[in-house]
Amino acid sequence: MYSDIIKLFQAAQKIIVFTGAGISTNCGIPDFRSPNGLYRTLKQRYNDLPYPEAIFDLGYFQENPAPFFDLSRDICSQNAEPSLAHKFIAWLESEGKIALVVTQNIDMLHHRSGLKKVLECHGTYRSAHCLSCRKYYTFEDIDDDMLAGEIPHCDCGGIIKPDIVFFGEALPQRFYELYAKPPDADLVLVMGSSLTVEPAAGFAVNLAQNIPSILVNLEPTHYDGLFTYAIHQDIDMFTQQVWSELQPDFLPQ
Ligand code: CNA
Repeated sequence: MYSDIIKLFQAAQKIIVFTGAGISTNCGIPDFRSPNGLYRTLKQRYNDLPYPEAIFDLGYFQENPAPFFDLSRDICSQNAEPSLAHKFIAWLESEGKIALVVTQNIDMLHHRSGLKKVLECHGTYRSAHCLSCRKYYTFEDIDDDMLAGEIPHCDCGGIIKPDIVFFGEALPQRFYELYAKPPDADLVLVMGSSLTVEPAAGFAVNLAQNIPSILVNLEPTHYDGLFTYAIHQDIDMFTQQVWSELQPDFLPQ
């Protein structure tokens, strides 16, 4: 099977990559739905949280933003370094093989790996807005508060909310445009997603039905059967195997 996967990568010139929280677990950032994921631990960590998803609920945030900012300290930790898989995707781009990367992740690690063609469909911490007066802030404007787990406040007194897409909020307009008309592609690679969060997951699932497709995820998903190859393996182990074949002088770090 691996030799066929290597051939797919060698032939591909226009790869669409779709990533989820599983690509960052080896960087020390927990995902949501793994056995030790955030959904199991949030209720223990924040007694007041009525249900796990409330931490990304706008109504709850307006009343009690403290859990979100405490959790954010972990997600945008400056100590987290891009994984081998993040670097692999950036390398594929440098080889001219990437049409587009869509990530559900909010941890900024694709950017830190040097990747350019990435759409963060669930938003980003790199920018933020005051909930009261809508003043724009960069991550650097509020990073002292963010990294201390404190609530950043605007000059007007309002709470500054990072531009993360909360439940009930629209995804970036560009995502809907790409959903309706994805770029031409010859391979779709999905890494580290349970494919349960819509509409993001639908973007990858639709593509997987029409072009050669590879899913790499520790646990099975409901959509494994739609992929040409569904591989249940650690992402960085998969990456190491594939990258070392594609670039024989590659030395894993
Ligand atoms: P999810 O539902 O938590 O699924 C993650 C999947 O990754 C699981 O099915 C795991 O089996 C798999 N996985 C975990 N570690 C590995 C590994 N090392 N190798 C292979 N597979 C692994 O997360 P999704 O991304 O599917 O759900 C979308 C949510 C999660 C988005 O809204 C994100 O914003 C949100 N999220 C993001 C981060 C982040 O930015 N790093 C962290 C936690 C949650």
